Amino acid sequence: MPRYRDLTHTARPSDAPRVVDPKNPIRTTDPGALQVLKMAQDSKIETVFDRSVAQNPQCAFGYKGICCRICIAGPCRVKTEEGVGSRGLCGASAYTIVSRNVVRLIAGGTASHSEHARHVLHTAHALVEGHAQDYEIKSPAKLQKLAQDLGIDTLNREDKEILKDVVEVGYADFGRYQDRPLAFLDAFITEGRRKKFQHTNIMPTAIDRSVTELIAQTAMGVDSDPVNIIFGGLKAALADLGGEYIGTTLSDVLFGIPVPIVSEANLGVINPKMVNIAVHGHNPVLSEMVVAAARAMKEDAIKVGAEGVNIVGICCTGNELLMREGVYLATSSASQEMAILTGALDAMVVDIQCIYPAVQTLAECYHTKVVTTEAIMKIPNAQHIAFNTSSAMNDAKKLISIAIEAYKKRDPKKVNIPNERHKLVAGFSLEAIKDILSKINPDRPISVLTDAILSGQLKGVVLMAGCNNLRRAQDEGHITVLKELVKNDVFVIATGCSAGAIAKFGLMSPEAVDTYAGEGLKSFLKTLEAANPQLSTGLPLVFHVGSCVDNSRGMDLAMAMANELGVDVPKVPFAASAPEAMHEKAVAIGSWAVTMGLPTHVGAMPPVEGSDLVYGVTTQIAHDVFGGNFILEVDPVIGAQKLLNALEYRTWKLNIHKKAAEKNNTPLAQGW
Ligand code: BF8
Ligand code: SF4
Repeated sequence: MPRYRDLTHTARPSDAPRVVDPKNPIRTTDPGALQVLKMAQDSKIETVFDRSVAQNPQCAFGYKGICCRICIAGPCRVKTEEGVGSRGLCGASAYTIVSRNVVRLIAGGTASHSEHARHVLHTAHALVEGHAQDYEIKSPAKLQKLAQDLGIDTLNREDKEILKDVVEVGYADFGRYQDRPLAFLDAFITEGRRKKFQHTNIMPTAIDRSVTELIAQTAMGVDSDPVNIIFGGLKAALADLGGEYIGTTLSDVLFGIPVPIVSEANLGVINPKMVNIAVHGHNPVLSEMVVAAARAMKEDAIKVGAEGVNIVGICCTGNELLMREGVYLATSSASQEMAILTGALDAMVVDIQCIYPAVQTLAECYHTKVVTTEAIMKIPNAQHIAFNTSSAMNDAKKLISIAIEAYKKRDPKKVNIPNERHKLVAGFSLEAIKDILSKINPDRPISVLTDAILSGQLKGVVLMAGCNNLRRAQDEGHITVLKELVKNDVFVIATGCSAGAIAKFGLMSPEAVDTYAGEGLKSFLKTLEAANPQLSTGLPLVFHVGSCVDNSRGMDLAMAMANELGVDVPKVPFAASAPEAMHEKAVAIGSWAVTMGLPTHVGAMPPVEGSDLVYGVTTQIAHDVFGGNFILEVDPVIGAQKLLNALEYRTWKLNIHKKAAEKNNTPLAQGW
């Protein structure tokens, strides 16, 4: 069971309100979004913030996960604790209904990440087959390393030959029928995790199979055992991690391994003098081409009176481009509509995931063109340009032309760009982090981090991830948790819309270190900075490790620390936090994080409270089995305290076990 030093803390959430100020339509704290929102409210333009108010109060059955819609005899709702109303029509009880509902969220998340991964894989395949002339292998070094990790021979072989084999392994990971482990998971996990997953029978063999099996397992009249259902969910969650590894590693091969890079964030990066194009969604396969096409078409923009083409990112497409190209990050999930409301966005080019259908409705009040690009993602009334890897550059140029045409129709009277933009340093791939640490210890770079933790200079590492959830004002959860952690000397790495929030507030800058970091974190970062004079950018308060699929990079760091310390992940002072989780993908990520052995804070309550059994398994029993557990806490300050508690407990125990091993000359204890 997880233990709490502060005895007022328990595995139950505090009494903090589940929805903060539900009738207040000013549901953002982002300073850029606030400026645009004021104009929207004055002009009676409806946004997500108004719809959030209108949706409250939300259905209590759905909120707790006790509404079953798995067959059309339903919906069945668990209305009483006992008696005939305590079960669905087929006799399914609360624990069955809650567990089925929640693992189906994991299935949705795994399918989403893995479709993204499949697209990257198809692009790599097209490249080796000669059908993707606009793409190249930007990082042969990453390809070599990846191939070696997967057990593929690299000696005296051409890059394309090696990539062909890597792609085959990736394809097999989607549809393998033999009971062999998922290669893109098995290659990267620790020995301890491998054994744990084999013993608990949750090692996935194929991504598509895990998702299909889970949907079949949870269909009407199949599995009603909540524990068995949860284990099925964890298997799919691990398949999600495998899909993320495919997405991250192959994107690095095709588009380059991120290195520290300076950029800026928040809506002020939209430039009134340029043709502005927002790329929104998740997949770098399209957006990397849009960036290249924009550079090539600068003159076309000048011809219509603009100074050039300004590409800005939204959500994880933004994070991908920020990490590799230094493209400005305009905004993140809950404030995506605000980009259109600046009146200066000429086109919003979208691929997949987290794109509000509302963007088209708003665009119709402006000159902005919304263009969808993927066969599985269309919005009524939006223009659709099918994006093909075989004609990528031409397709991307078409998208730029649409924006240039729209620019001509921009109404200067409607332009309202907030003056918010903040410098940031991003680009912290694991390779980049290791490189920085290696300037202090070239042979064992990760020991620089683990030593700082064992000595008490740092409290540990937290991976901040996840979305926006308007049960509280946008970004308030991220920023509050972050400030608590860094004040207490936690080294924070961030992805997705958590990274977006931090960047938009100017907290991803070297300047923020002096203002917000505790003494230990400050001295740690300054020592690294002094050892890395080649980094003219300085080191930021928080290291941006990428998009949501790049949570795999965060997991890689945790495992590198485990290997350095000679233990498995559950003993490493490393935790995860999603203060404003929203998407099914966040449920999948949180579930693999727990399974991989991380204490995982979630600041928006998932629908599990309808069953004490399911709640107990996820927040307590999981710790006994896997070493990780969910910390479901809606108050961000208390959430941060619980995270600190988990880190302190791990460091304390590790130090005791290390001392005992040294004193008695015995192997380091592996129990958690
Ligand atoms: O994949 S953090 S709101 S944008 S789901 Fe979506 Fe959540 Fe943002 Fe990126 Ni991730
Ligand atoms: Fe109701 Fe059972 Fe159908 Fe669910 S599966 S909707 S509980 S009858």
